[in-house]
Amino acid sequence: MSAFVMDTGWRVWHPCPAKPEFQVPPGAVDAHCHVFGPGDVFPYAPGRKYTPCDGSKEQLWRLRDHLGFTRNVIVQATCHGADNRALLDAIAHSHGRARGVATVKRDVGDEELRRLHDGGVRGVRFNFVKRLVDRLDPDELSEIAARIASLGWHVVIYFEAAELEELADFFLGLPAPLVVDHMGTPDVEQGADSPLFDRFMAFMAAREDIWCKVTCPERLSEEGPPFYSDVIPFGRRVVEAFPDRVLWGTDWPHPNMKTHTPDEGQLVDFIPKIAPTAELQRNLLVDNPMRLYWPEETAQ
Ligand code: 0GY
Repeated sequence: MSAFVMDTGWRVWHPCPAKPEFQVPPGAVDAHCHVFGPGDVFPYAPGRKYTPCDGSKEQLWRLRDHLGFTRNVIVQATCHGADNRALLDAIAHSHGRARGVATVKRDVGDEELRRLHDGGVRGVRFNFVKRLVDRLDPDELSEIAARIASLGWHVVIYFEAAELEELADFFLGLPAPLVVDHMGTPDVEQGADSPLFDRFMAFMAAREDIWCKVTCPERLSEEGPPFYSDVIPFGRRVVEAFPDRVLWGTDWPHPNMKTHTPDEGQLVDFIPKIAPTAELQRNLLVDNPMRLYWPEETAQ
């Protein structure tokens, strides 16, 4: 029996998601997903704020194939802390079809950073979501950002919309490209043309190397499945304004989902609603993530 028992109230990921109606273009990348454990092999971090259900690399590959995707970008979740072993193991067994975003601490050595790079890591994640992490030291983060920038990596930032006003200057001062998780977690009740979302769009416009994941309708929506219609205007606005800087991902296995069990087939069918043309879909699913995570394969 596993030494880890998942938190109550959690939804285990969908055992048999629908086949999406939307066919993703060849070479599509799921640019935001996780692997969790399995806890018996890759233990969850002692200081974690939640204990997930296991979500193994084999299960992730099965989902990738079912949805018609080719590659994955696996993002380190807080339940594994700065122990990137599960992430590296998944990438090592992906036959070159996965890359990753790690979590590191200030004391990470150059050799370790090189090992992560060789293992397929191309970014670090700074998480500011209060229910997930204790407050991080900005000096430590700036120091890490400066070191990883020299490897050609970027910083993935996850924050709550209301915090952007306070955090924006800090983010804009970081010396590495930025990738924002989940459209900066907008409050959908305020609308895609609200001052809150205008502020996010202004943040995106402030530098040309800020990217956005137009992800997580399942987390953001008040309306819920199957269409998540209230999130469409947000995704559409970002995709139309920044077609060359958007990414999409499933967020499998959907940590901390309590309202419903997302069906990834339905999530894939959300894509053409926010990226209605073949060109936008190709940017979002192939060209952009390839440029960011597999640049050596796309260099002219
Ligand atoms: C996500 C979402 C969440 C969790 C984490 O690092 C994490 O623990 O990413 C969340 O609970 O919102 O997939 O980015």
